[in-house]
Amino acid sequence: MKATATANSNIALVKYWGKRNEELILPYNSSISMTLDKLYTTTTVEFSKKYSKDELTIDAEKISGEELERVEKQLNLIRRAAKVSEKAKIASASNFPKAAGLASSASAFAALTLAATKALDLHLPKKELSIIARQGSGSACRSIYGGFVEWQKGTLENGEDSYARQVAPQNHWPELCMIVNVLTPKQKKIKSRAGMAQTIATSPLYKAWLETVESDLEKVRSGILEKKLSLLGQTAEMNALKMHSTMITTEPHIIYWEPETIVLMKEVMQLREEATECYFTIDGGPQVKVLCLERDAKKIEKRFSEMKEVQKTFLCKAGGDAKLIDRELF
Ligand code: 2P0
Repeated sequence: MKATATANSNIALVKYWGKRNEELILPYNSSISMTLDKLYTTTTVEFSKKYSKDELTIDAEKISGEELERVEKQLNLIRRAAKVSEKAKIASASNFPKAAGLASSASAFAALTLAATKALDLHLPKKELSIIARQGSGSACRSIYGGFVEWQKGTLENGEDSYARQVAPQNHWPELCMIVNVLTPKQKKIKSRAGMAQTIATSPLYKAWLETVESDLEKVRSGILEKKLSLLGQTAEMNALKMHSTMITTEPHIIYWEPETIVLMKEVMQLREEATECYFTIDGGPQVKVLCLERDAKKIEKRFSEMKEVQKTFLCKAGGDAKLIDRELF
């Protein structure tokens, strides 16, 4: 009744922003992401009668309160499916700062879902894993798969058609890189969950966001399948700016950017002026992620890593599926 899994984080190229059902985590729009090879979470879960309650550690720190409740809720889904009641010990570790806009909940809930279902001997197909992971954190349904992944929003009330599928596998476009620049390891003040609800309730731009998503999805799918960086990058960059426009226009407004974020956005624009093709994307935090091709990646990474605004860089390529591993955390 013990298993360990590892899942890579993913960064959306067409963003998920807004839920039509908060309980089941069903989105208003479909999204597409790239799974990243260098950012990952490893999670060990053991169910046993020897535990009187669920115990969670993240990066070796004991966790209680809301974060523990979210994990317990996810385990309850899985316990119900396996018809068991044993409590669990869970240890989770990531190689990047959590809740800083680097999709830590995506890799965390994907790894937790895979480890917990395996520990209870549920051998589920990826589609089912994706549906369960989604209910822990929306973006986690995409981290079940490697490569390039689309979370189909679905239309059913019960969420059975809201899951991820692979647009292209990990080895489809080995030249494509994403440079993740970590600007500040601070945890963000407004969690995505609250930010999304506030955006839907108060941003006059939310409707406009939804109206343009379908066309962005089509362009990003083509950009990936035809390996066209300019189509992919221009669409992803504009899509991120559109999502941030909806956040900035909520009441009270949500601005995830720090001054350093803008400095890096301008640096990406400057690189393009110098004929180095690259594009940025930004999530619910200040970090700036940059899409480019392998031929320019080292040069661009060096440029960012020498900036005083940048604390750390990860030069990523498409990563693999979430997978079971032998190396246990306890
Ligand atoms: C994304 N984000 O598509 C978007 C872009 C943030 C900005 O998915 O409430 O942690 O757990 O479903 O998945 C972050 O949201 O939110 C996210 P919940 P999640 O990557």
